[in-house]
Amino acid sequence: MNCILVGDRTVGKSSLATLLQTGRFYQENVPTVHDIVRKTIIHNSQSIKYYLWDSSNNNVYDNSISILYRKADVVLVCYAVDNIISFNNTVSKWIPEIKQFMPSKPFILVGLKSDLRFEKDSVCEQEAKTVADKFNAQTHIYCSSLINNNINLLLSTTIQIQQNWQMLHAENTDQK
Ligand SMILES: Nc1nc2c(ncn2[C@@H]2O[C@H](COP(=O)(O)OP(=O)(O)OP(=O)(O)O)[C@@H](O)[C@H]2O)c(=O)[nH]1
Ligand SMILES: [Mg+2]
Repeated sequence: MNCILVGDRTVGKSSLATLLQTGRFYQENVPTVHDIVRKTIIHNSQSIKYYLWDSSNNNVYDNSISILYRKADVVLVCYAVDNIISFNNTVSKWIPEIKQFMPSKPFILVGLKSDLRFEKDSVCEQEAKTVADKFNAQTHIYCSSLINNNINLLLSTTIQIQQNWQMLHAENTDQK
């Protein structure tokens, strides 16, 4: 299955991809791993080939982001909980972009750097849930690559969403 990470600069997308790739968190100079992380994940006793695409500003400029949207089974729309602008941009930029390229593509709103969620001026959970509901995100999940919080939950949730999606589409095709 294919997932793509999108969101503002410095919200922590590459740190998440790097953690999955290397099992490590890099505080400074997050290495640009590759644009794609490949992992085999066991989900409900099934072996799943999981491809995570890390987008960057380059993708935005060279238009490859539209190809990645098309390829993705689930889009991970990321913001950093300590960065309200990145949260506002999920509404003004990233979610509209999905709706533009792939209107029915399932997406998850992902609050990265959740270790900072109790800091002053961080994005509150209620606000995030309201946005997720309003724009029909599948769900909202907090994650922290720094403290390895909810990373497995994020992976298993995306797999579940993709499997439900496939089943739904198979049923719809059967009914035609
Ligand atoms: N506290 C905290 N810091 C984090 C976390 N994840 C990433 N960071 C830090 O946030 C900064 C930016 O992380 P990146 O992973 O490079 O962010 P990015 O979204 O890939 O940024 P671009 O590639 O510029 O779009 C780095 O200094 C990371 O160490 C986290 O879970 N908690
Ligand atoms: Mg990056």
